[in-house]
Amino acid sequence: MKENEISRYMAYLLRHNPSAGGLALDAHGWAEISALLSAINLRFACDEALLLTIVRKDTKGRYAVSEDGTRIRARQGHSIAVDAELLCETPPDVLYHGTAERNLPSILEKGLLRGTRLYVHLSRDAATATEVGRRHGTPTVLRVDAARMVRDGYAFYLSDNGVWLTPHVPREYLTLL
Ligand code: HQG
Repeated sequence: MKENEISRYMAYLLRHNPSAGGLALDAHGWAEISALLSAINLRFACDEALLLTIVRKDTKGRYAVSEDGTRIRARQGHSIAVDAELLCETPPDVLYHGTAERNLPSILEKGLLRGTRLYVHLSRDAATATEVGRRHGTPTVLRVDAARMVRDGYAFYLSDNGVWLTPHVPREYLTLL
């Protein structure tokens, strides 16, 4: 469906490669909506109304529009260095990470690594984590002892869409669900 393709391209531009669309993000990850529309329209017909519908209907709340309605950014998930002004918050005692079974040996050895992204992504419930893991293969879910990580001084950030983020989860805080 065209809206999904547009959304995927928006995520690519706003999280990973703005210059591919001739975009410049500011330090907080914002792009001008007019510039994003120009970039999208090189591939897909899309006006501002459709763009805003995609943002509003996004089931994961991936995008935020500025109060004045002129700018847009991805709430999280970036691989480029932007300060998305994430809130540093105390997480629930337990968080979950969904992954593919084939990643387990490496994860249980090295912990959860952020890879190309700025943070490791964690879910508040196992069902959501299962869906995240399914994107990569046969899903499996790890339980993260967030309470103990907090006691040990690790920072957690909460995106407005409910995704929890932290730079690294050492293996001693992980158990298989
Ligand atoms: C794995 C989606 C081997 C990790 C979702 C994951 C999420 C390791 C993969 C958001 C590892 C990275 C992010 C280690 C981590 N050895 N594999 N030591 N440490 N991994 O896509 O968490 O649709 O960058 O388990 O809903 O899957 O994009 O991260 O399988 O919130 O909005 O390396 O993306 O949201 O994959 O997903 P990703 P993720 P959006």
